[in-house]
Amino acid sequence: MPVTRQDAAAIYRLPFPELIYRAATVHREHHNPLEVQMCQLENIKSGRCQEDCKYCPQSAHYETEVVEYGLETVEQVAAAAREAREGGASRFCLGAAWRGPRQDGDFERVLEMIRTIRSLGMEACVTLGLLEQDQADRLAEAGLTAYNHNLDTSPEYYSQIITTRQFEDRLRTIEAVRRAGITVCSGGIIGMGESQDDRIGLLHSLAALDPPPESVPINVLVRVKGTPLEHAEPVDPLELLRCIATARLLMPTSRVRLSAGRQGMSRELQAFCFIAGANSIFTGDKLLTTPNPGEGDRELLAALGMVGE
Ligand code: SAM
Ligand code: DTB
Ligand code: SF4
Repeated sequence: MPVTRQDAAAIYRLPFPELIYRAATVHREHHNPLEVQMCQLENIKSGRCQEDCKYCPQSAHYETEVVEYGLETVEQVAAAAREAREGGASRFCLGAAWRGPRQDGDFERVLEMIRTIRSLGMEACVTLGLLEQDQADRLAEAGLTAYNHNLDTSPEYYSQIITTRQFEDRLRTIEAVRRAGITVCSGGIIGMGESQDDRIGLLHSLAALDPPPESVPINVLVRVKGTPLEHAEPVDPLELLRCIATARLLMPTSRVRLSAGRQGMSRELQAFCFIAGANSIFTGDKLLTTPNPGEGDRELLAALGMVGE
């Protein structure tokens, strides 16, 4: 039976101890609660993106201090992937500040990057924006493990945050990725001034995908100077925990990734997120353009008696 938005809301709004207990229980039924997947990001093309996403430091619509560069070489990506593998990462994720890939040499180069990452024995994930079916098919042929394409927020709130594309465009790309036989990584961002109902709407939209995404990144907005969301109200940590726990309960077998925003979180909050069902993180000292805990993660996992997958 497909889950309704009312079901999702009822879970999200359970008394907190009940919600966490249920999520932790379901988590243990489907996953080893001591294991965390470690993914490392590489920003292969930075800044000057034509899209108007109000959270994003890489949008050309806003004046930010982001370092801009064109598409990296296959050699640069290979070196970064090797280093990430030595640091314990099992998945290497490439992000490009594009609305979508053009059918040109740049796309061919990304295909070569994917083949290279796979030849190093790592899982490969890319996030390149909107895709046509033939592009998804070619990514699959290159051996891509997962495609990241976030729904980002609820269908109702989407147009407040992004004006240059629609929620339905994102759903179409996810469908193309599915049809190509690539696993789906899709989640969203909290802390963008959305309501609790929007957070529920996002989680419900993700869970209603058939099948739900294999990976669900929950990003806490990194407020970047120059973006319209620079001064957004920080999200209540209890809401983050409700999001993680609800994602775990709605998508029991998926990986739930505690994604952007960990730099501003205490160790206790991150530990609590793992208890509530998060079992994946981005490692390294940089996300795409903003800082990430880096070496601190080794200490955190050791202190918690947890291990990388
Ligand atoms: N351009 C492609 C796209 O938008 O699909 C791929 C790269 S884009 C930077 C990938 C994701 O990063 C976005 O969907 C968004 O969820 C996340 N993101 C971007 N800026 C962020 C921020 N300041 N805080 C948290 N997450 C952010
Ligand atoms: C995702 O959900 N989060 C990552 C990855 N997918 C591409 C990106 C986070 C970006 C945070 C802001 C930045 O570093 O630019
Ligand atoms: Fe471009 Fe992606 Fe940033 Fe939007 S989120 S501005 S599409 S890089």
